[in-house]
Amino acid sequence: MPTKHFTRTLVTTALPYANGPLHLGHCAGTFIPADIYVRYKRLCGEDIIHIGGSDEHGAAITIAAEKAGTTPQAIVDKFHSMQKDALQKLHISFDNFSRTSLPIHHQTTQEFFLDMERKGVFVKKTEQQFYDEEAKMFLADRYIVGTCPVCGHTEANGDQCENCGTYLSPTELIKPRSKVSGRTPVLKETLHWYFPLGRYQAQLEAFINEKEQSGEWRPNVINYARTWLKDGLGDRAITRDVTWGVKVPLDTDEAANKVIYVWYDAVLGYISSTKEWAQKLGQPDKWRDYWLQDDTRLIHFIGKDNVVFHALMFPAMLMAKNEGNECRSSGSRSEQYVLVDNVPASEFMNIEGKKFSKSRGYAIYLHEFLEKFPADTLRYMIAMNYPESRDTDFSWKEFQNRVNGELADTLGNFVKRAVDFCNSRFDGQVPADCTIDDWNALGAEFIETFEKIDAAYEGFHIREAAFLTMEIARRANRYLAETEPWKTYKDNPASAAKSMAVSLNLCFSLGILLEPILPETSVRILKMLGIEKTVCWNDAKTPKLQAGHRLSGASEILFKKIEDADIEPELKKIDDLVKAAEEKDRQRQMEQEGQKIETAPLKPEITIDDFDKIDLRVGTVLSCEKVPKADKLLKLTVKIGESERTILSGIAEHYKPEEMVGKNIIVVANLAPRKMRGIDSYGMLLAVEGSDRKVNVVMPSGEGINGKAVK
Ligand code: B3M
Ligand code: ZN
Repeated sequence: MPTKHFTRTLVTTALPYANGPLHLGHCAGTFIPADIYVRYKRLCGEDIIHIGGSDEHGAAITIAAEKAGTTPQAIVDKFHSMQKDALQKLHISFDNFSRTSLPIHHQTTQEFFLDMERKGVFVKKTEQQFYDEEAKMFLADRYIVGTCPVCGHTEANGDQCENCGTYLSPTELIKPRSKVSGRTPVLKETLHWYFPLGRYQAQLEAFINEKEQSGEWRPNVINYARTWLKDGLGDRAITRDVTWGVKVPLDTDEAANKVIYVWYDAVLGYISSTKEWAQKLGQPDKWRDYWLQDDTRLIHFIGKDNVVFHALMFPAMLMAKNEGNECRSSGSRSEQYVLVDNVPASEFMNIEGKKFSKSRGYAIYLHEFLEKFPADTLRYMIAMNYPESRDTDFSWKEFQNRVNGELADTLGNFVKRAVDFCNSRFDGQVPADCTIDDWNALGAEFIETFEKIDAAYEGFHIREAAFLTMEIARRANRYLAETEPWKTYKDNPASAAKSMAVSLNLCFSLGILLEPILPETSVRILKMLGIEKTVCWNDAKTPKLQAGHRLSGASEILFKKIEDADIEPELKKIDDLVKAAEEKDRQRQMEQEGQKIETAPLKPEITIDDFDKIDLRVGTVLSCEKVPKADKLLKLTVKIGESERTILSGIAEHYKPEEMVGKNIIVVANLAPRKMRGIDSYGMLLAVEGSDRKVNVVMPSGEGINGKAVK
């Protein structure tokens, strides 16, 4: 439970890059848990807004545009609307879903930049950076490729080697090349603005200590933040020499052609999105309540890879913004931005036991998923597998089992049976009163479950909340099966009526409790029950439907079962992707192994006498030809001293016959003859295989060596 009193809550979800469709990883890490939390709080009657948008700047966008052969603007337009549409279909109830390419965002970012520039917060440094002379541009890290100094991978990026995972800086690459022109870039001086994160080290340490002591933050988040603090925070460059982004708002030569670094602007997207929300509401100043009042609770839902920006960088930026704005000239308001209250960062959700990786092609895209299955089924699956403190897994089989067993058989069946029986036997009216004692009779800890659900939501334990809610559905289903009103109806109508009253009240309660997780299903349940007025969270905690309450008269199946045939194509798709990825891995591994020197173990020791038995002679190739119908064999006529002999050798893939003529070779001259393809071979030549699998024939040089023994 929060220790401080808050009047309002501002929930943000990480702004996904508008460079591709959303996948289940985005949903599991941020959108679904955030939306479940926000819906819970709204039902509780709290003042809460859910703010998000898409991140439309940075190399993620420009690279996607180049790959697609189009402009960054076209890319962000396409994917912003695609993401927004999919999120709507998933029933993510944003109060505002904005875009960082909007003027209001550029203004907000520039205002922050100018405020810090005016106060002398930034450090300016000249540095050497790679420059593409052909494209006439400085190259951001991701625009440079080269050979990894650690593993030798020839396609390592300027910021990281995908092959071995090492973080790199572009100057560490061997043979760097520009992704733009392919040319070798040159180092050129450029001036950049740095945010002095190190100056806030002490304040940030105090901030994180306080969060740790509150016990409210996830240990993983504290640990990530601590790792950074321990390493010591340094200056972070917050300008870039590219054209796509928020322009550095200074009219000087040194600021020309520079934009503000995407992470500096992206976190401010939360503020500009709130401003846009207030404008749409017709109360343009209302955003101030949420950002500039210290009784606001600010919560960032993010994935674990974004912790440093939300737990350290953004708070430090706001600390810097707040400096000097404590007390404005008399009459005007102080401008103190609230710092984040909690960062419920998630771990990752893998798919079918594999780490999600877009580059390796494992992804389940949200819009595709929603074409086949209802949004509530996905919300449920993710709530039940929310990666709160460790990575979790999405498996299609588990999805099918949960939907069929838990949603269709337990929840759906229970509600339908209760409603149908009431409609058919009790004329669609609740036939008796239900009291809290009737619910208490359901089990010693039944009523406590409601409080446990509250506590789970307050602590962002989404999975626990979902599990406890389903416990209520399970208990309700068992109650109906045990009391068997369809059997007692004739002989003991009072018992049947009580069973109905208790069951229908549990349906009502579930209709509310499930709203955060299954919003569509919740509406359908309450509709069947004939509830038209707005409900609130606490309505779920005591029986509310009393004798005489009329149901709507209709009933419906809440969940259609998922057949094997529905998930087979999905499993096949993943299987194919996995096979393709494995094949790629195998090839890569072979390439790498090829670079290693193969050192077979030594054979058992021999004596000089043993060696003496082998007669090695220098021969000279007089003529050479291919052996018909044998791809690998060459037939050589070799002169050794005065004699000539035929030798067959499996080198046809490596040498053309004419390349061999006139060459000196070393022959095992006293080897017993061997027949190959009907031809007798008298001896063997010496050769060695290279790392590239090429066979190299040993060719000694020197005057008058023909026929001589090799010793
Ligand atoms: N777009 C990175 C990401 O999508 C970034 C998040 C911004 S949150 C302000 O993981
Ligand atoms: Zn590497």
